[in-house]
Amino acid sequence: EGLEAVRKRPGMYIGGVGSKGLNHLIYEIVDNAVDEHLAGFCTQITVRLEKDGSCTVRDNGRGIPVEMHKKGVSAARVVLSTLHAGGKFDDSAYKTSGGLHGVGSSVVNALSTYLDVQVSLGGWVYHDRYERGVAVQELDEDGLLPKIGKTKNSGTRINFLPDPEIFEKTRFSATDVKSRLHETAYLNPELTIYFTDKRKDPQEEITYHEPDGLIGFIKDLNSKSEPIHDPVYFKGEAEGIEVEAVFQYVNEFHENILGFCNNIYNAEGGTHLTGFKTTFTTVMNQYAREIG
Ligand code: TSJ
Repeated sequence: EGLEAVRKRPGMYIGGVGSKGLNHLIYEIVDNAVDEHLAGFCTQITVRLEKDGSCTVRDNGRGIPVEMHKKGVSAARVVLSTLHAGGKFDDSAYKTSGGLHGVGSSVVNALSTYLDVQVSLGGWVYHDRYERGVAVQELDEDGLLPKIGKTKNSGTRINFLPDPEIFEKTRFSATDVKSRLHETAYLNPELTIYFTDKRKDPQEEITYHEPDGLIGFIKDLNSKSEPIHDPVYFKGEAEGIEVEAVFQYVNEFHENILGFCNNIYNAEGGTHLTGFKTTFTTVMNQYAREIG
């Protein structure tokens, strides 16, 4: 469960220590906030690339629980400092981005020079802080996280600085991050994502909100092509699994099929796409026979 393992072999946890792995840190944190959205408690996520090279991610959800966990520390600290944080977070009743609850946050913590946490809930702002995954915030006498202020809001705010001892380069790619956030907005039509790049002068600010969801996604993907019909859209649920699919043919001969599972893009398509294609072919052949 220790985070030393992550610092020893970072590539095993984030895919590499180049630019891709670096940007992945942001997605791991954002996914936690998207989970809170999927649970029905968060409508806004803010991602800010700071001048000092750190990244701040904020949501307006319930706030990571701060009460005493059975391990004897605040639940928030368990989430951020345990590899594969489990317990109530593994409940299969939760829909999760990436399919795993909060697993990535401890990895980001381990690979950051510092990671600073503010949780707003129950009228208070709680604070925690880590350096290279090691907690440095002193606890209150009751063993819980200290309160640093009052608030009427609830939510979670994480600020972290990638460790140059781990990463080849530590400058986040705004292009990559924006593209991924936009995709996340298409996949979650009731979510609004605010992006700010403070490293630019003037700072860049973009709002991603795509209420048309997958239909809006395919329209934008095909905006430079010549569609020959309106998008065909399906949504269904069976045995607790929700599926959405959309397709649109354009007036040219190339195929672009994107598959996502639990909000994560699968470059190889994956079994979900294979299944969709098989069913689609069967249905279309049946239809062709019916209409002769
Ligand atoms: F984990 C993290 F630090 F990476 C992180 C977590 C980062 C960010 C930006 C947000 C979050 C986060 C976690 N936002 N909201 C939550 N919610 C919970 O962890 C939560 C709250 C309440 C309950 C409950 O059952 O009452 C359960 C959970 C998992």
